Amino acid sequence: MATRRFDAPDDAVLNALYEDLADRDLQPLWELSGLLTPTPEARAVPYRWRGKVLRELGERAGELVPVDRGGDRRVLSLSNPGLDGTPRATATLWGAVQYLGPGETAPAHRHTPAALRFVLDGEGVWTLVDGDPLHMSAGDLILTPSWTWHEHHNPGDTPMTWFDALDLPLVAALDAVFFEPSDRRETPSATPERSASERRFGGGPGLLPGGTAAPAPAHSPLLRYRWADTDRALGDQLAEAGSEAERTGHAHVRFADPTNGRDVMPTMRCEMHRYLPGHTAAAERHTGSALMAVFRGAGAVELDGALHSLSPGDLIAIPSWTSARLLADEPLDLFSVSDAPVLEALALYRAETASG
Ligand code: GTQ
Ligand code: FE2
Repeated sequence: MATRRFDAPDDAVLNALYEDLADRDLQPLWELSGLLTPTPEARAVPYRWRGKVLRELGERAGELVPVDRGGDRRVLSLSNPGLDGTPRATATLWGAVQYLGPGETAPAHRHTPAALRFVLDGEGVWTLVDGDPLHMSAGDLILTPSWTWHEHHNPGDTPMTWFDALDLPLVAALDAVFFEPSDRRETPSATPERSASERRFGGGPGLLPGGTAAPAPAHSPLLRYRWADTDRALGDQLAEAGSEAERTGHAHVRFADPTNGRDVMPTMRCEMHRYLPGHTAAAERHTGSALMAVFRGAGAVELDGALHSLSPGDLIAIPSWTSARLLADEPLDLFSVSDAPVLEALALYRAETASG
């Protein structure tokens, strides 16, 4: 095939082409840049919100704003400074603190974005998921999977704040958001110590209900993961002589669907980490974004070389391909949620250990 030869184009003629392209809603690729970057260039920035500030502002909102304003949820959304003031903690994850005062109820609704709660402090709120009352207490993970009805009740006499994570920005980018309110307003009459989901699927280590397997739902049927179990699992890893956790001073568990070992929900992976002072876990980066919540302890996180100190209640946004390294001054317990299952399902997950 003969190679075409071009004479130096006349600017006016070329500009006329560009104007016609724009008029017809077309863009020439050769004039575009920043599309196919050598490595991911997240617009979200690595960021830390202080637990102390979140608690204080949550309390102020609790005094000033009734819970029925703004979608029936008294929620302060993490707005990443790199994302133009939108209520997104990262490109794919919504993060928030929710504050529910004594005697208050956040009424039932459901939506296609999946949600989870990690309780940083206190207890006493009941979240009903498809009518199943789940008690929330410090260190617990509570799931409200896509399209499940959920409502929050605080029958006690102390306020409660917790960390919410949702896949809302991802579901919104896919134009797949549906929402439905419910007329249900009654407070739960029975609040059993163990939820129905735990009685069926949290019966004991390795025990699942017998009989013909029901078709697997898209999410874990176990909706509450108790701190006592998470804490014991982390402690056991560190106590086992010669284990990787014992050698490195870093224990971690992944919250899984007990019926198949998969992630708790199709779009979000949840993990709990415990770092001991002097641990040797290396800096790491991977595709996909994550949020971390500091449960207990003290230390710091180095994100792309910048050090952020960590105290209980702090929330951290880690955009895609950000190098992260944890430092512990005392045993540091961190909850993390990421969009890793999405990246894995689409064969886009990449990870590497990096020096920062
Ligand atoms: O508790 O149902 O942070 O619907 C954002 C949206 C919490 C909730 C959020 C919600 C909820
Ligand atoms: Fe909700």
